[in-house]
Amino acid sequence: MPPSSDASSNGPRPQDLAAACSFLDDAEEFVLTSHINSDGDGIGGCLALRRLLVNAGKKVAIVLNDIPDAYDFLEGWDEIQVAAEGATTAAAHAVVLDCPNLDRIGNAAHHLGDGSRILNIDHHKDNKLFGDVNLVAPMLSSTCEAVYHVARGSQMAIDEQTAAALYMGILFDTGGFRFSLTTAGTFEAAAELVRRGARLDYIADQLFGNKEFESVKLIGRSVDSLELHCDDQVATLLLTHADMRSGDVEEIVNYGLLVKGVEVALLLKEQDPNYFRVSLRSRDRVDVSLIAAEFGGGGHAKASGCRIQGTADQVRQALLAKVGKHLS
Ligand SMILES: [Mn+2]
Repeated sequence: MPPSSDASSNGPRPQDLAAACSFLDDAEEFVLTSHINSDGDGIGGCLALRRLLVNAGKKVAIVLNDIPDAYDFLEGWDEIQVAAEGATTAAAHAVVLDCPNLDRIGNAAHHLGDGSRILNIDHHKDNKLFGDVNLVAPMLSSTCEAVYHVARGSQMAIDEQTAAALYMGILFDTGGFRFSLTTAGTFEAAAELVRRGARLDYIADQLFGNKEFESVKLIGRSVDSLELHCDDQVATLLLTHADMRSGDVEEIVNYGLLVKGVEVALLLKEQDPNYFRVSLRSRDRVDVSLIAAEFGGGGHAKASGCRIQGTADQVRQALLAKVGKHLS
């Protein structure tokens, strides 16, 4: 599938793709980064792009604000560096992946300087186009799907490890090829990645299974907290500060949407005492990125996040007041 033909449907614009490919062709050293609490798409995109560039003879470092360990099965994971304050050299060329704005890279900002040229590869529709070159394609399932187009467009060889990282990111961001941004183009990319060696059963098991015992127990406690509001159209789940330190919390919000008739699921995660990270998910009717934006957050129509200060009750009430308006 040549990128140009796909670009006519839902791929990146050809001129953006060409500019991104030149950016990567024209320099020899890069720093790659993604957002705070980076996820499968951000990490997969960084690892895949690193491998593509290293195979092309370039020097690449991945620097992240924090490193989640759920992706340690991918090649290159152990070379990811934790961003540090007081980094001495600013990258001349940086690629920021899966990040709607530059604030979201956290401490990785210390590795950039005023003179850094930035390539911004993303699929968030609220992306601020902060790069010198922007490859932002909101119709794509994932940043990894965008990186796949870059690899094809620049004719960089996609080897088995690159294919695995890209496939993982696509699988992650589509929730296993279920979410609405999953298109025929997504399947075409995935098929090509499987052809190039991505082991889909192994990757799916690593991504969706393979949980720590405590993380599975935590699912039970969070489901215990499940409540329904707004004529049973909104489900809320709560993780206390103690819960947050005991396991992996990223997918727990989806248990709210399992309930028949629920349109919006909200997961309140008490990151610090009386300070919540909130995950918002929508089944169909509500664009939760608009609700997240009202609290200074953002994301996608069906999956967004924000941060709110207050007690659990205050945060829940503040959210329900906004969600109620979007439901009516
Ligand atoms: Mn993404």
